[in-house]
Amino acid sequence: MNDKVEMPGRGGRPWRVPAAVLVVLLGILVSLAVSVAAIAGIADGVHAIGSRLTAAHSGPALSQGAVTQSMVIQTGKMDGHPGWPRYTHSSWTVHLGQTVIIRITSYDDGAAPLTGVQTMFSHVQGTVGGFESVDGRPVRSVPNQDVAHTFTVVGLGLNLPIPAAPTDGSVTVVARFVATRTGSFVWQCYAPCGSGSNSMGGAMSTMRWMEGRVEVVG
Ligand SMILES: [Cu+2]
Repeated sequence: MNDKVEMPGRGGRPWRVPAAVLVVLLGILVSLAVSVAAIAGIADGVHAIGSRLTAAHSGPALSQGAVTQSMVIQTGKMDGHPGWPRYTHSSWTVHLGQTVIIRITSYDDGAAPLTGVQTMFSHVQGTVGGFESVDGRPVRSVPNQDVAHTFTVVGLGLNLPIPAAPTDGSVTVVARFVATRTGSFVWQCYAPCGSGSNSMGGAMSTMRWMEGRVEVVG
């Protein structure tokens, strides 16, 4: 009879003890997990603060680093001038000696081949490495019959030919350049992309459509 009473007892005790131990262990595990998460959170926080400090500390150095100037050549019905192409963000400022990444995305699918001595503007000039990338492909010139626009800063010896974009698409030209003179420099497009009999009217003869300024400060 005792055996029968003890059996469930023995069976019960080993069950109750592990259950209690499990509950305690579970509690410890949960609190450990919470602590680990908290420590990880603090570590993340410390890391974030460290990153911010590093970024803040390298602030002055960053101003000497590369900056990107992005322009877009839009076409279409703009300001009551259907079809006129126009550069956005046509005037900007950079620092002397600073590497500028010029990024021009054009939606203009119409070519405006250069003529006469101006065919020289189908060649890339004045960039780091002497090339520009056209949709990621490095080139030193654009076939003249494909030229749609140019981004030309005569005063800084910089010239970027912009090929015509695919119909219903865009083309992106990226180049790096470093300004070596301070001053206010006019840039303009040399491709005859305007209207009128000589294609130099319309956008080509209207302020801030196919020209702008690059200010280089010390
Ligand atoms: Cu143009």
